[in-house]
Amino acid sequence: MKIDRIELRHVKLVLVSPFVTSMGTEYDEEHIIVRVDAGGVTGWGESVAEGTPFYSYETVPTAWHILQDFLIPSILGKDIANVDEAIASYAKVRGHMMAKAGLEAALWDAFAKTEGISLSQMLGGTRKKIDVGVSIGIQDSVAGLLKKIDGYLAEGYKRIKIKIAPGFDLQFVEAVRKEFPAILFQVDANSAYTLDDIGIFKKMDQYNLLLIEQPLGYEDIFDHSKLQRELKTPICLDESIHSLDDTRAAIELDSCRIINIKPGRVGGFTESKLIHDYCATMNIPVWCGGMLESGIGRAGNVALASLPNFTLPGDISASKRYYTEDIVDPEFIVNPDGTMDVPVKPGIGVEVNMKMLEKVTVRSESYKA
Ligand code: OSB
Ligand code: MG
Repeated sequence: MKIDRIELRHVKLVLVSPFVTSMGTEYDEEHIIVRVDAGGVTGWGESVAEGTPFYSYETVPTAWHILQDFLIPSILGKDIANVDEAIASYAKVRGHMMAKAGLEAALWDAFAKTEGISLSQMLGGTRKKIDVGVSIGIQDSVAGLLKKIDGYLAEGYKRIKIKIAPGFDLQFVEAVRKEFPAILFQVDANSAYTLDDIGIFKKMDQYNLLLIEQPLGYEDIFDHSKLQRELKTPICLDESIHSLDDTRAAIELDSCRIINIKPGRVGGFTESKLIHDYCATMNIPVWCGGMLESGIGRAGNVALASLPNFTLPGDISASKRYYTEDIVDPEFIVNPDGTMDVPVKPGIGVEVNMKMLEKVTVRSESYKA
């Protein structure tokens, strides 16, 4: 497949409601959409580097720089036989996983379209429908949170995750568990605590949470093992896991018993698959995290979550839970039974809505062989 042309688009999508976490408040989501034209097909990917370096050190400008100056020149004009060959050509670039994942995703889509199979099929997916959950930002009041959860459960969502931060933790967790004793319920701290807060997590341990996501440092593996030792509730790592090597360290140290896989955070679907396969052999469940993606990134997450060891519902919600209008057609919807259909058409399996994409693009650049 000859890589004829690559296009980058800095997009900005306005969220239907602000998303509040321990990292701050997001009103809109800035990402990079990557388009690859190769061998007569068009592949699409999304780099989830954000406008701010609060979740990850990567931002839209850093990812753009790495894509434009290093990743794109390494494959543009070349005849590439498969995704692994592309990865090998930019393997000497260290870090910048979100930049890499955006390009890799577009290549996966292009190769799957060339072969006429769905991305799910190409990745080794085994499910036609996936179980989905919702990630709810920090709310002003307990009553407001309960009402939101009620609404999402009515829409079918199979699992509720709430964001927590110091001062916005135990009282919310206790109230949710009291109101909804039987739901799959988990929390995400986005690294807002330290080992000094162990008392908070020991109290949280009594609420039958499915997992506690990334309570401690965003690069930490060691302190999490000290915390996990004191808890019944599984810790799940998100921010700290950038590779299969990180995953091995975390599991061998018993720093977590569940892994959140976000393709953007680990450099793409290839590394995601390696982590998925390793976790399967270690009896460690995985689930697919989210970065408030547009439908392009979401399609990739849905395909990935169709692999067999994605046994817990992902942070993969309906398009309308994030954005008034998505940039893909059809938009992603949640079935009344809390599942989402895995697209079956070639590649990502949804069409890019060019009119909407144009509307949300703030800058674009194309690179020709
Ligand atoms: O920590 O999982 C996270 C969104 C942006 C950055 C980090 C996270 C999140 C979410 C939202 O929790 C998940 C989603 O896309 O629904
Ligand atoms: Mg998280």
